[in-house]
Amino acid sequence: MESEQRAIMHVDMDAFYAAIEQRDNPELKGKPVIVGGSIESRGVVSTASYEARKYGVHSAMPMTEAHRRCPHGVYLPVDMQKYRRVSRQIMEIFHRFTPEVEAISLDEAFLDVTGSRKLFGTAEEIGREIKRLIQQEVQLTASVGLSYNKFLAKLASDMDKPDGFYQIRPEELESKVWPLPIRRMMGVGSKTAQMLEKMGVTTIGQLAGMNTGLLEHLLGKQGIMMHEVANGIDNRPVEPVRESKSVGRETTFPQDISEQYLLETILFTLTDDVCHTLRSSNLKGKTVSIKIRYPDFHSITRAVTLEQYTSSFEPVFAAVQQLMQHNYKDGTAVRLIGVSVSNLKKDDQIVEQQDLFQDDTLQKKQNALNSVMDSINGKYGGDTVRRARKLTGWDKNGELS
Ligand code: TTP
Ligand code: MG
Repeated sequence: MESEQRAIMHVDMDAFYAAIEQRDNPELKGKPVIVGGSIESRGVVSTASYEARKYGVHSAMPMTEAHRRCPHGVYLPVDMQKYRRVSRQIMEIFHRFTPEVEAISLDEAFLDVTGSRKLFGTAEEIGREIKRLIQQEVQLTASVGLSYNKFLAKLASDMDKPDGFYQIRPEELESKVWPLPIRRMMGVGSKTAQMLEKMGVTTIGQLAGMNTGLLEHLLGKQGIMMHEVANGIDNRPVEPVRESKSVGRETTFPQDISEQYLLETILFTLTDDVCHTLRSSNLKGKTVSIKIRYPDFHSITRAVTLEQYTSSFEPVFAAVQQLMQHNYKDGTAVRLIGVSVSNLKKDDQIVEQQDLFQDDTLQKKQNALNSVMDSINGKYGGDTVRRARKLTGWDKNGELS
């Protein structure tokens, strides 16, 4: 029976950013370490070490609140380059055991080790070996969850954190999973949870026992899926190259901004960053969105779909300008602004419907410029070369001169 079940593992690093900082500066070991933005820039907590969590500090909390709860904490800025490097190291360890690795974020991945067992021992042995290798080679702790589907593996990795190892076998669904609150299920947002709780459904087990017709009536297709998952049914495969759904950058200003030229300059930089990321991931996108958050926290998102997939700065920035022109009233104060490109495809999956009458000289010029800039930036790491900025206003779309 066991051999017919899949062996799915979920690995999640413990207090990832903070643990890396503690590793690299031993004086920080055992101390409350908080990594995130600055108070001045109205930043939020990216993560807090387990010592800091005792004071109630957690991810996404405004820094001001974190300082209030933990005034003696050690506050550090985010060093993405370093965390990405560590992420690549752990992902490389995973790949030694299976090609079926689905990275969910920098510090988290699903592994399908069903076929690896012949070579490397039981799934439990593989999980323990992965933990040991991460400790030995990267000097960090990971929590491993093991089960027969993704939902249960992810639930398991969270059960014994930090430095955890937890397995949920098919016969343990009732004893280990059903007593948990429904909020622990993926896809159960607080609204859904509140509604179910009002009906007296508070545990995953109660949900598993509910009438599917009623669930479908209340929550549609999602209700049926939740019922299946609660009963241990989740056939989603581990998908090795998981394509991100969008690439975006946004920034919260230290002070609200209402000057058009400032907003435009910032959008220019954000767009340049987004396009650079698209190109370095061999992705192109078709939908361009802007996000504007006003001082009262009210936000709008507006999108436009282009005619062709692109990762070039010029068409994306032209779309951004067009969106601003139609959706932003000059002089209005803005708290946050963002740009993102979605509707993505891998470069090699795009079949260009070439417009026979289109003069593609400009397109060629843009491609050449992009690849030169990317290769220089790739070589010297980061932002060596940037486009020079010519301020044009929303109404004159940026053209490459
Ligand atoms: P998580 O795995 O959610 O958190 P964690 O690794 O810090 O702690 P643990 O898993 O032990 O509970 O996220 C991984 C990293 O992603 C985290 O170290 C920082 C970053 N992150 C943010 O920047 N903002 C967020 O809101 C969250 C949740 C995470
Ligand atoms: Mg983590």
